[in-house]
Amino acid sequence: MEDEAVVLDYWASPFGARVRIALAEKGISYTHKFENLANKSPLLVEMNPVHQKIPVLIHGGKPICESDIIIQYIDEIWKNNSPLLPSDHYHRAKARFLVDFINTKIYDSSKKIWMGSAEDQECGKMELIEWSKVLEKELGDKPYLGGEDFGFADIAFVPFYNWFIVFKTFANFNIEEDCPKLVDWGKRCMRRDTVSKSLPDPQQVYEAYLEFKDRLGNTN
Ligand code: GS8
Repeated sequence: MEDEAVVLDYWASPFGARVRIALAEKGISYTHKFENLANKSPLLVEMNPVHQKIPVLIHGGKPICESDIIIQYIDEIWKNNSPLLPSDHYHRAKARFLVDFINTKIYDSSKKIWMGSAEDQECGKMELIEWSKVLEKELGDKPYLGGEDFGFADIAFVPFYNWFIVFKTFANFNIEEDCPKLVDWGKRCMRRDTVSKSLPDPQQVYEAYLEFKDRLGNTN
């Protein structure tokens, strides 16, 4: 079908969750294909030959790659319902800056907690608190990162916020004292069906991570 939307995804992926949330916010139905990342499908390799990573949105047979680019594409194509980016140019630029910050600072410090040595993990936790404080400040008294409406930056961050719940269990990571507004924001986001139904269960993510580490033979 000319307009058919297909998403190549992986259940535990925070980047895949961004695309799931964006499509749910727009009320778009799509075919969902879950990849085995240890044995990628020929379709994934064909659709994302450069990075060979999920998520990929295939729309009308054509691939769109990179989660933040996919969200912007979704917002442009299905522009009549639930805008995800603000209409004001300055606020759009700000939302893009925040998403870039999340893709780099928040993601990089989270990776240290997942994969680093005990020392790296402590460093990752300190950094993640610092970067979370930046988002806490940015949020201020607004309900969402972009203002009154749930949008681009919230979609980009909430799958990583879901990781914070996992970190709380196994890395003693807690932002409640430093970032109370962000914690309220997280609860507010989770109350949206589009978010709660799109995010993986933190316990399952943790179990998958343990299995993954076990396979790597990593004892950190
Ligand atoms: C990151 C996608 C990604 O890392 C985006 O879409 O925003 N910048 C990209 N995808 C991972 C799964 S989530 O950890 C992936 O597909 N990995 C497969 C591989 O690296 O071979």
